Amino acid sequence: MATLRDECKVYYSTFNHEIMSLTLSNQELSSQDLIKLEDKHGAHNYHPLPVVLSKGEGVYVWDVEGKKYFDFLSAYSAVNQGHCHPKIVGALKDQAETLTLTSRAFYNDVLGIYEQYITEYFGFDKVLPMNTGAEGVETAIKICRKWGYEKKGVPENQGQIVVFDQNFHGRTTTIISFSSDMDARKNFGPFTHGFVKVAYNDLEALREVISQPNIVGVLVEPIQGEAGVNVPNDDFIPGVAALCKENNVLFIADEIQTGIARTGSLLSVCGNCNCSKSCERQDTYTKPDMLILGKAISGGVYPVSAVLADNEVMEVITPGTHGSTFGGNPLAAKVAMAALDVVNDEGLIQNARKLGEIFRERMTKFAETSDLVTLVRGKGLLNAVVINDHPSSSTAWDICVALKDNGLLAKPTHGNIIRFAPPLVMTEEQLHECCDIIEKTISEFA
Ligand code: IF1
Repeated sequence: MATLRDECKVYYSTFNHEIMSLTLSNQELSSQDLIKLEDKHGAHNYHPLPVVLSKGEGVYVWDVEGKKYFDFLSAYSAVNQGHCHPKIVGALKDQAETLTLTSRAFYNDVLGIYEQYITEYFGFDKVLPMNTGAEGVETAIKICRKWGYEKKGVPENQGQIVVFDQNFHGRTTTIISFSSDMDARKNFGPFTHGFVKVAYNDLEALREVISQPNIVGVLVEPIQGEAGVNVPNDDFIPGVAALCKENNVLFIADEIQTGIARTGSLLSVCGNCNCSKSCERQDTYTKPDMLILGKAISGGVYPVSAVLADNEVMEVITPGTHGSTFGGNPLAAKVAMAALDVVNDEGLIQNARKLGEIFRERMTKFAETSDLVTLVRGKGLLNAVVINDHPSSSTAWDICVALKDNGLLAKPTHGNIIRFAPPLVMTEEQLHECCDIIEKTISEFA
């Protein structure tokens, strides 16, 4: 167990107001104890499944009592490379002992190397490094607006960015300003102006608004994750890009969840190409004007996000216009290079593609025999199963609790949908074992 915890004495009051003192070296806290601690001392902004994890390795996680699970959430696709990947953790350890943070007031000896690495990896002139996904999205919105005023000639403060119904791009005040989710918005106003919402997967709806002279960008998820793994028609993303080009509007791809091999290509905008570069040589590739990455860019080891663009766009950013204390720190830079190396070294793109096909084939067959599963959809290893019950019923939640008891962790999303997104380092044999668990568990509900 962790040495810090061994040394640490924790006092906490129980719900019946008795003061308890626990010396952790003598007495381990149980899952129930730890859940109570979070409930009492943490803000209630989540409703987690009742499982308390204390260890992870590859596709597995273990709870405090030592029970082992397959992780089918991968921290919302941050842990594509598997938990605690030794190469990524090694990079973290090495750099942590050398230099962690200088701020951008000074140069550091890793950032430039990382910037060269990541821009070559994804095929853009420049990168702007940030930390969380939402910061990446905010950064892209700022760049897009500035480009609109300085390059497109839109009058200042008049720029509009097109977004889509049921989008999820994070939780800052500006981002929730254009969310469709009532819980995410209610009582957090006043909101940021300058966004136009149209239906997802509907090129005609986009065509109707995009020619308005003040439109500066279109911000889109190539697959809507939070909306329940909503996969658009094959022509949607190329169509968005084409409409953007025709109308001198920036095409901004939020690949925070879909990127880095998750959907069976390096980026979802790579289409059906399974090479390990996002390259303009492939005719399936739709190059965004701005690409936003987060989550798996660090393999879940450290918060790292990035906005990539070519010079014509990125040059609107000048000293003083944007930044972050931690963005581009040497620890993040080393971790991200190791995490992106792993994607290539271990063939994660090809594995996600192959395993995704097996998963959907098995689940589709199973759906034919089950009254509870109506639909299986997804791409690569970002998949969802739609449960045949009222969207407000607790069936998907109850199935996830039962899956947990049977050794597999997954999380329901809106409207009785269960998302299945394991780490991409899974083997075919492990995947079949997982499908057995899912089928057996859901069958118990029929
Ligand atoms: C939470 C969902 C996933 C994202 C896209 C930006 C961000 C996210 C496409 C912001 C973040 C997360 C956040 C997490 C739940 C999760 C999520 F269910 F809400 F939709 F992954 F599916 N763009 N998605 O998916 O990135 O600032 O969080 O680093 O608990 O809110 P962040």
